[in-house]
Amino acid sequence: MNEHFPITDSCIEDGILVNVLRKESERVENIPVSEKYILAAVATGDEEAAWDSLDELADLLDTAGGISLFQVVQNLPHPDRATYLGKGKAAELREKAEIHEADGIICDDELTASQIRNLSEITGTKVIDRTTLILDIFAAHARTREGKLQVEIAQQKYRYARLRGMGEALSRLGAGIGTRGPGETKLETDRRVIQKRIKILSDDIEEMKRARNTARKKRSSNAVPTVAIVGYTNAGKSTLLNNLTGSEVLSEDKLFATLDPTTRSAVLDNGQKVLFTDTVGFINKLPHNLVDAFRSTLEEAGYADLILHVVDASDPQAELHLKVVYDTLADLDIGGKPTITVWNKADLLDEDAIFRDFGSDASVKISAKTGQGIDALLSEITRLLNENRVFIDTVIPYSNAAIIAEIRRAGQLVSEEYTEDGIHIRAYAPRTLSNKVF
Ligand SMILES: Nc1nc2c(ncn2[C@@H]2O[C@H](COP(=O)(O)OP(=O)(O)OP(=O)(O)O)[C@@H](O)[C@H]2O)c(=O)[nH]1
Ligand SMILES: [Mg+2]
Repeated sequence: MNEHFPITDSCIEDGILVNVLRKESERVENIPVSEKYILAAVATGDEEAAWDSLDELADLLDTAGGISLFQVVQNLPHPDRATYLGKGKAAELREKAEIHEADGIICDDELTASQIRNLSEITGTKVIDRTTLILDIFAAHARTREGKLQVEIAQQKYRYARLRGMGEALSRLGAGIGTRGPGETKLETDRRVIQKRIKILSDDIEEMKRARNTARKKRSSNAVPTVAIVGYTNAGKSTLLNNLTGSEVLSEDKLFATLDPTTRSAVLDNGQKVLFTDTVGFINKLPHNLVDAFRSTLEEAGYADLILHVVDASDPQAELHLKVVYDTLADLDIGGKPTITVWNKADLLDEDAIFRDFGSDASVKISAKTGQGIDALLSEITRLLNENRVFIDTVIPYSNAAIIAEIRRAGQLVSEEYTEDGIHIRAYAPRTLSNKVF
């Protein structure tokens, strides 16, 4: 059997669970007993990738306040339709769960209602999937009203799709990880009630979106360029925002520390004012119900003049993270903007390590923590903000009005005025786009 022992070493001392961190193998101070889980994945091809993904699942669990007991990977041509893991493996886990007094099993993919129910029956313990764990973290970390609504809507959609057929597995969920957010009583409510709730939440979100659009229009009329900081979770986006703007946004060694976008201003050396927006991090196998939540949270990035794509260059999975971020940006229609790839955490790397990203306009190696490379990054920001933009002051014929939407997306519309001859716009736009106008 393939197992990694242990992810987090733990033992009981004086009735308190003592935790030994996996990465540093260092003993940390006593923490209260947390929920303990077995992490399981089906590998359909690359087994190594399945182990790596389980490591990330362990980090997610740590963020949610749980402890991972050990990891299991089962190689199968495809996950079992009825039980996710093979039935034999599931039966093995029943025994292990008992021996280790596990609070449950977390599977590294999104499971169907019947997979959860069946696996829970065979293993005799609670079964959670990756999506539920991520949603749980989001529920605990959302701060703004919109953030909370977005998470609730994603949770309700997840539950809606699974209400039929969850049966006993739901009641086994009890309290704790996997049950935070809108509350357990709603689990029992019927699909119609949930549907109604989703509608109310969507309307509320729509309303907030309108308010945000108005605020953005006001901002864009000031013609202050905006720079969005995006990247994989835990890459150092918030630390970079703090460094660039002298603010103190929460940054910590947890996944999804930031959920709600934060915007702060800074003044570049040439006197130009710039707005930097810190955004929610991405993750591999992002639950599809959350993509919508990401879409609205990342709306700001969609209107940005420049994207800073922060990568934790010290992470062995940096290549995969880079790809996940590009794919997610493309899914969200935010691709194709001027982008600087920011290879962060250089302080943890060999000085001469070279990083390149041929998919972006520039690459800079920095340490957001020590400040190394920040000056070089600032000069690249200044260069790209000014190099790629030209000022347009012209009248667009009504027949060509669609170009305005393009300018809005890729550039910055300073003003628009409807006249007899067409729409008089003043805008900053990428050179490629301005060529289309004239
Ligand atoms: N050594 C080192 N650590 C860094 C650097 N930048 C950030 N960190 C650490 O990396 C961890 C994550 O940093 P954050 O700034 O919270 O990362 P984030 O991308 O905002 O993460 P989420 O909001 O959770 O997606 C924190 O523990 C930071 O102290 C760096 O340049 N060097
Ligand atoms: Mg952050």
